[in-house]
Amino acid sequence: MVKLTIDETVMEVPTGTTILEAARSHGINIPTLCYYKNLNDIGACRVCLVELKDKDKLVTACNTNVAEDMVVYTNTPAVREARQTNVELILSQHRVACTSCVRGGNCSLQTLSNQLGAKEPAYQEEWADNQWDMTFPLIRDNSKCIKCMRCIQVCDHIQSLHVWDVLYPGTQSTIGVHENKAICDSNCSLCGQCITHCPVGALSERDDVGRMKKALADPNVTTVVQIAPAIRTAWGEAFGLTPQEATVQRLATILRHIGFDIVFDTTFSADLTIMEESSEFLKFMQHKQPDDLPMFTSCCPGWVRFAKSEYPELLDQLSTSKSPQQMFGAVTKTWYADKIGLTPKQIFSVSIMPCVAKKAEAELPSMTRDDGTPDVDLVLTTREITRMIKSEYLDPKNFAESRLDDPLGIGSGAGVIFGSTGGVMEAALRSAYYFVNGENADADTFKAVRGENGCREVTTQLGGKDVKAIVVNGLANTRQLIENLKAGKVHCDFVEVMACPGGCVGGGGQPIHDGEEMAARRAPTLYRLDHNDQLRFSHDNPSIKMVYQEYLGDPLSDTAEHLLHTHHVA
Ligand code: HC0
Ligand code: SF4
Repeated sequence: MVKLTIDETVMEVPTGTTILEAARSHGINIPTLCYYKNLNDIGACRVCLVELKDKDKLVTACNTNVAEDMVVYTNTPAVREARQTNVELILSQHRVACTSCVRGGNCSLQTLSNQLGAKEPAYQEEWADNQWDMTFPLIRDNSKCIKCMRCIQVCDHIQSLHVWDVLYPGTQSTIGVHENKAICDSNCSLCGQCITHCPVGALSERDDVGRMKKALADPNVTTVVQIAPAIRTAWGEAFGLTPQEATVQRLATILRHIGFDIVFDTTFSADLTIMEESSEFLKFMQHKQPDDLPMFTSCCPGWVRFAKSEYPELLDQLSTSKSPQQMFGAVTKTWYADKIGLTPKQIFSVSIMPCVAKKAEAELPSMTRDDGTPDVDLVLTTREITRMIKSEYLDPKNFAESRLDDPLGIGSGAGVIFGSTGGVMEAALRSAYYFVNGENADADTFKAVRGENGCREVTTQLGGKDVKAIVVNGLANTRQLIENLKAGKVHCDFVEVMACPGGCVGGGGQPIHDGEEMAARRAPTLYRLDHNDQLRFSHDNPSIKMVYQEYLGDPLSDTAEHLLHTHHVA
C-alpha cells in the first residue's frame, strides 16, 4: 500500500494505483477527456493535469502512479489555467459546431469547455469537405476528431480489428482508416463500439431519420415497426425514465403518436429464429463428430461481417437461419401483408435496433425478396429514435402504456433475453430440450450461460448426448475462441457470438454515457422481464404456433427454408 495526500485528504491505496484512480476512490473529481477506464490512459489531452507539491511541474493524473508521501493538488490556479489552455488548444483544432452536432448536449468536450470557462479559439483550423462515403452506415467526421485515440484502442483491443490508425506524421497527423483505405474496403464489423467510445461527435451512425419522416408522411405506405429486445433496456435513458417506466408498451404509444401505423416486437421473430435455429442445430448434431467444428449462431451481423472478413472458411458453420430482424421483415411482407390485404410494396418495414451493423444487414442483396423489395426497408438505432421523439417535443412521461399490435407483437421471455450475451443460446437450449424430450425443462435450467465474462460455457444432455455450448462476446474474445477451436484446444457443439461486449444491450447504436460501460447495468432488465413473463419458451408462443399452422408448416419446411434462411458468402 502507498500513503499519500490529495487535496488535504490522507489516503492509502494499493501500489500501482494512478493518481486519478486514487482521487476518484476518495470522491475527488479530476476532469478527463481522452481517458477511458481499462482502455485508454495515454494522457494525450492533458486535461487531467494535477500539481505535485515541491515539484515544479504538473503531471497527468491518468497515467502517473502514486508514490509514498506524495502530496497532490487537483485544483490550484496553475492547474486550472493549464487545463483551460489545453482545452482551448483542442478547440482550435476541432470544428466547433455544437448547435448542429449529433453529440450536442452529450459531448465531453462541450461540457469541459463550459466547466473550465474555455474561450472560443481565436484561430480555427480549416477543413476540407468530408470525403467520407456517406452511404456507409458508420460515419467519420475528422473535423470533430480530437485525436484521443479511443476509437483505435477499442477497435484494436476489444474487437481485434485494427480498422483505425494514425495517418500522416507530425502536425499533419490525423485518425483514419488503416492504410488510408475507403471504409467500405476495410474489415469494419460495424459493431459501432468506436461510436459509443468517442467523447465527441467525430463518429456516428448514418442518419436515417429524414428517410423515416418521409415514409411516415407518405399516405401510400403502411409503416410497420419492430422493436428489438435490447431497446427496452435503454430507450428511456435520454428522458430520465427508470427501466420500469421505459417499457416497450410506453414506447409503442409514442410511436403510434408519431405516426407509425403498426407496432410489433422483434421478440416475436426471435422466437421464430429459435424454432428454426434449434431445429437446425438438432439436425446438425445428428451428423457431428466429436472433433468437428461447432455450429455458430448468425443473428449478430457484426459477428457475421467479422466471420466474412477474418474467417471466411468458417462460413458454412454459421446457422443459415436469418436473424430475427430479417425474419420479421420476411414474415411481415408475406404472411402478414396477405392477412391485411396489402402488397409488399405498400408496406414500409422499419426496425428499431441497438445496432449499426443491422443497417448493413438489411441492405444485403440476400435479404431482398423475389420482387426486389427488401425485407426491412429502414433501420433506426436507439439514438435515432430518441432524436425523433425529441424532435416531436414529446415527453414520454406523459404517455400511457398500450398493447403492441397482434399477432406479431407477441414474444416470449426467451425472445426478450436475446438482447443480452448468452440469451440466444439459453432460448435455443430451452426449445431444443423441448423438441427432444416433448416437455419443457425448468426455464432457468440453462442459466449458466448468463453473465458478463467474455466467454462462458454450459454442458447439457440432449437426446442422451452431452452437448457443450459456448457463449462469447466481443470480437477479440471471439478470435481467441476460434483460434482455440481450430487448433483443437477447445471442442464444443454450439457457439453463440455477439460482437458487442455484453451483447446488444451494449450495442453500438445505444445511448452514449461517456466513460461508462452500460451492458451490465442494462441486462438485468431483460432477465427481470423474462422471469416475470408467463410465456418463457419460444415454441409456446401462440403467434408462433399460428404462423406455422397457417403458413410455414414445420420448422425447416420448404417454405421456411425459402423465407427464413440464407447463405453467408464472403
Ligand atoms: Fe439484437 Fe437480435 S438480439 S441481434 O442484439 O438475434 O440489434 O436487441 O434485435 O435480429 O431479436 C440487435 C437486440 C436484435 C436480431 C433479436 C438477435
Ligand atoms: Fe449489433 Fe448486437 Fe451484434 Fe452489437 S452484438 S453488432 S448490437 S447485433
